[in-house]
Order: sequence, then C-alpha cells, then structure tokens
Amino acid sequence: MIPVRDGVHLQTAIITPVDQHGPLPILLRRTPYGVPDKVPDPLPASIKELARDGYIFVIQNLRGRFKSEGVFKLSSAVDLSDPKATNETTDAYDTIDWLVKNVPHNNGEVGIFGVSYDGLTAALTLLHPHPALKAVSEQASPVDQWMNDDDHRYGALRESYDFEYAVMEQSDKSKNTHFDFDIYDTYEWYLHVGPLAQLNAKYLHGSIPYWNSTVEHPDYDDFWKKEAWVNQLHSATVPNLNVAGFWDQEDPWGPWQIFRHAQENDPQHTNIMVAGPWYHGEWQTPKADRIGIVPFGGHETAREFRENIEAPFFRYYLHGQGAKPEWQASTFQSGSNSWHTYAAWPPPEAKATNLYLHADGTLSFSAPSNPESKDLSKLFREYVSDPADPVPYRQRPISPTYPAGDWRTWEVADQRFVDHRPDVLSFLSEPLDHDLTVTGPLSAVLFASTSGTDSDFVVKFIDVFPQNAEANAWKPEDGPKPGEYAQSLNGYELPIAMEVRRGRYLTNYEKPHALTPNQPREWNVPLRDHDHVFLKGHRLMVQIQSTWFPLIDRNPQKFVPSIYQAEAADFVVATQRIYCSPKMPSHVVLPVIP
Ligand code: PG9
Repeated sequence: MIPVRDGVHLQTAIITPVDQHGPLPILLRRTPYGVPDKVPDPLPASIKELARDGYIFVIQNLRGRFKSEGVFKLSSAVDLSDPKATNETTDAYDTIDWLVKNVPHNNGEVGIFGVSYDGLTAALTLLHPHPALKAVSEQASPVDQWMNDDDHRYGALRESYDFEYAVMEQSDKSKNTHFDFDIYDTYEWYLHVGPLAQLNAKYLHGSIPYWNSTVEHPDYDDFWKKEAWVNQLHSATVPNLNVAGFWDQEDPWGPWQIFRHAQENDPQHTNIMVAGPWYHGEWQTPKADRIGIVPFGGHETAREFRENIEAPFFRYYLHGQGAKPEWQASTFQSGSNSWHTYAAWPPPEAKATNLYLHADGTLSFSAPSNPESKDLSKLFREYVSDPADPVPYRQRPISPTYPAGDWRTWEVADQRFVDHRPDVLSFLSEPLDHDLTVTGPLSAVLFASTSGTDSDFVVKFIDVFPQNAEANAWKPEDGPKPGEYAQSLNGYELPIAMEVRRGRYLTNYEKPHALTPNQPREWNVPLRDHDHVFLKGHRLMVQIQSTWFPLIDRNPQKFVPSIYQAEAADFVVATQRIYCSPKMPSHVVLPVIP
C-alpha cells in the first residue's frame, strides 16, 4: 500500500526476479483492472521478452479501484496549476518517488508502460515526469474522449462502448462488472431501450457517475476540454514509444496525437511511433499472425514488435545497452505484410491523391466530368435513413462489448453483410492494375445533404479482395463444413478506414447547429493514419451510410438541443444525398507513395 501526497494508499504488486541480483530498473504499470495476487506462472506473453532483460515489475491499482483507497473518477483531467490536486499524473509521480526510495536493489531508473487505460496512465506521466522516469511506452492511450477514441467520434456518442465501459468500471469498486443483457443480440436490446435517456430511466437510475457526466455534457464544453489532457503536451519530456493499432476498435487515434504533440519540440529525437495491423492491444498477444481471418504473411507481428522494438527501447533507456532507434516511425504495413521504418511521419514522398465517387456507383481517380447536367441522376445518389431500422455496425447477433467476444475484430469484418442494404451506398473501382501504397493520414470530403435538420454520415474505405484471392481450405468434393464458406478471403470487403461525422457539430463543436434541409454542404471526415498496400487485382470501395448501431447512438435526424434528451417522436426518416458532380465532387484523399 504505497502512500501518495494526500495520504491515500495505493495497492501495489511488486514482482522481483529471483535469478538476477544486481540493481535493476523498475517497470511500472498503473491499471484500473486489478493487480495480480501472485506471480503469474508462466509469465504473460506481453512481458516475456522484457523479463529476459531483467526488471522489477510493479503493477498498481489506480485510486479507488480494488484495494486502493480514494475515489476512482474515470478521469484524464490533470490540473498542474493546483498544488493540492491529485490526479493520475501526481499519483504516478508519488509512486515512482516511493519506489526508487524503498524497493530493494533498484537502480534508480524507472520506465512506465501499458495498453489503453494503462497506456493512458503511462502517457499522463509525460505532463510532469518524476526525474527517475527515464522511458515511457504509452500504447493505445486515449487523449480526448469527446473528439475520438473510446467514447465519441467528433461528438457522435459511442453508445454501446461508453455505456458498457462505465458500468464495468463504476458499478463495483472491487471488480470489473459486465452489464447483464436480457436479450442475446445487443443490437435488439439497444433498439428496444429507445432514446438514450431511457438507459438511466430504465436501468442505471443515475448510479454510474461517468455515464451521468456523458449525458449531461453532450457538447464540447469545459468538462470535455479538461479531459483532453494532450492539449497540455508540447514537447518530448521523456523518451516515449507510442504504439497504435490500425484496426484498434477503442483507441486508434490517441497515440498519433501524443506523438504529434510531443513532436512540437523534440530536439533529442526521443519521441517515436510504432503502428501495426492490430486490434486493441493485439501486440500483447503471443503471436498476432493474423487479425480475424486476415493473415500477416507468416509474420508473428506481436512477438516481432516486442523482440525488435519494445524490449530494445527499454533496454537502451533503462539498462543503457544497445542502440537508440534511428527512425521516427515504424509500421507493419498491411497488404504487403512487411515491416517498414520512416525517417519522418508522414513520409514526405506521399502525394495527396483524390479518389472520386461517381453517381453511377463507380470510384476512380478522375474527377466527375459531366457538365452540371439537368439530369439529377448524374449529380448525386440518395438513400433513405430510418433511425427505427439502423444499419448494424457488425453482423448480428452482436455480442456485448465485455467480455470481448467478437468485439475485438469487428473493424476487419467483411462488409458484404451490409453492402446491398438500401440505406448503404457502395462505390466500387475497377480492379487495380498495379499495387497502390497508401501511407499517412487519410480523409474524405463529402458533399452531402439531408432532408432533416441533423444527421450523421459514416464513411468506410474498403479493400475488396479478388473473387479468387485464395484456395479454399476444403476439398471441392467434400464442400465446406457449416460456417466454413464465410471463412474465406474470396471477395472479402476489408475496411481500411472508417469514421462518422455528426451534422450538428460541422460548424462548431461547442455549440451545435441545425442543418438546412436539402442544402448540400461539405463534410470533412478525417480517416486517421494508415499504412496499407492495395494489391494489384484488388478493387477499392467506399460505403456511405447514416447509422452505425449500436456503436454510435442514433441521430434523431431532427435537430434537438440535446440528443440525449430526445424523445421517441423526435426520431424521423430522412433522405440523404451524396453529390458526385464537377462542382460538388465527393472524394477520399489518399496519401499515395509513388
Ligand atoms: N479502452 C479502454 C479505456 C481506456 C481509457 C479510458 C476508458 C476506457 C481500455 O481498454 O482500457
């Protein structure tokens, strides 16, 4: 029980190697999920490579979780101007101070690392690092829960995630609680719940503080701005290995923001970025030789990352052995299935290239050239979006988020399951006649209108595999076993980048605005950083839709002051148009490597 500045004690497990006797560095992890009560045997894959170098591993429960005293606020807010305040930055500082003074045989050098919440607590040390802290590896840390990552996407609420996560961490101090769904398919359950206010009215009754804060603060107000801790970071304070997954279903964005903020002032080149084709934390699994059914060409990407990047990083900064990484970014590039290093990210040779949506449902690198014709069918495509029949974000039945089930890999799910719904528009290219390498940040520009006064647009950018991408596993004469036919990459529609924008926040995040019905306007949709090769023979696809449920809460499509107070009658059908004309050329912007 380690004391911190306000007298609170934090429950901490300290695991010291029995076969290494010299002074050793400390590797700290701070978590809300519980510390081990005995030494794990065998050691988890995630620390096997590190353990070979010799560390004193320290794992601590955050204040208010399990036996740690105090209150768990599920908060990233850090106020450095208040000397009496405690937060995850000060708790880490005080813990490190105690550890270097009290743990026998430590060498006075500390590292901190972890994934997701544990990554967040690692990252928060960057705001005011203890002098003994010599290396950080934040991995999948969120940075601004209104703008992106776990809880929202540019203000659009991640309904199922925010709700289920808040229940998990704030129902009971001494455990991780899984919400008890009484309908197997959570898509059906959330639809039955109805407007969002019903979640508190019917189930939580105001008992979960973080959920209450979420619904009390729909807009980007001071509450969320204080949570957005990364805006206080403007230099590389401690060497930091940022790690992100390209298919991270929770925190794909934060690590890139931390990397970019620290990059503002990094004269020693100690702020580096690693990204791979992973789901949330997949780099901690034994191998990661695939994600879902998509293989990585025989690479064990997780083991390779730990052996060749993570362990050498801590070895250099905490043991003083080996070489400093020379690169600024390293990725495992999907499609080509190969490791790459980049002297700068994004690579300067990447050329922004527009891929245009056409009204006949095709995609191409040539802009729409038809003169602004009177034939409306040549100017736009349209669909009807009905909040009563939302597009599922993955194949039903949809499992609860926790325990994780199919949640982990939904971002690589084959999008054929929705590409013929009348409320999903698909745009498809010809097969590529050469490999297309896309490295760096992607974005989309839609020219779109709605007949409503508020609305969402979801953009999905997809790699369509050829119909004969691979030989099927079964013998033609035997045929596939039940379920096996779908376990093939033939014709697979693999999402590479996906994002949602909510109309009410197009002009201003702090103050929502109604849209003007049927008036097309520009929607900018950031699609994050990627590194993928679309192979020769593959096609490119863009899908557009206006619901993504229950991942994103349903937009009523009628402007109301707060969607979280909307009533059933506010949810209306809307006609959505995507413009594909010379004056309004909807397109995706790709960073293409020549
Ligand atoms: N994505 C989880 C989380 C991190 C930080 C805040 C809230 C949730 C996690 O996996 O830990």
